[in-house]
Amino acid sequence: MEWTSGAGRRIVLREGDITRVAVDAVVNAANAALAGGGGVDGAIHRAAGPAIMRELDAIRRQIGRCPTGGAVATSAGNLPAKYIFHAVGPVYRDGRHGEPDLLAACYRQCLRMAEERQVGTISFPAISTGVYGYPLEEAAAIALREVKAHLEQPHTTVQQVILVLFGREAYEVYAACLKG
Ligand code: AR6
Repeated sequence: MEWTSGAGRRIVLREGDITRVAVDAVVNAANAALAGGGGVDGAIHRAAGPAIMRELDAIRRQIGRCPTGGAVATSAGNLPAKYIFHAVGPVYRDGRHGEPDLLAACYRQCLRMAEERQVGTISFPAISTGVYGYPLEEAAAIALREVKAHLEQPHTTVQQVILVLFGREAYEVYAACLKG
């Protein structure tokens, strides 16, 4: 399923494994320690190779932890991409502890980093909706709102955003949200 902005920029929903989707930048759902983990983080590190963790080690030596709502960039190793943006989503408690703003900040930060690097295509997983417990419907609304707002700006290098959903259920939730 797709959505197209007035200027012809596209949001594409895909079901599957984000490590197999060729883009300029792939977003990872990381943790504040940038230490790797399970879920999409584990899949990305396995597919990209050990050089990525060495880059994150160097970043950690410089900045310590990455704040929730933020992201850091590495190269993409063996992935079909140029960059990985490691975004730290919020752990969901009840939605009244700043979670919506922090999740929105992740998307905005990654899109800003994409502009800085002249990225044309970027893929996102459904950040925070796995181990971090963010309800899919609420996360989908935030992700789509932020991505649409970005693509509707007059000047952007990003022409295509691919939202990669793991499993049919997640895909259907995003598709329903995109249909409005
Ligand atoms: N491709 C696309 N999406 C995936 C894939 C994949 N290969 N694998 C899982 N997902 P999660 P979080 C989906 O738990 O909630 C890690 O341990 C998954 O179905 O990966 O942000 C980190 O190190 C879900 O919809 O990330 C952190 O400690 C979405 O990706 C913590 O988990 C996010 O699920 C971050 O938790």
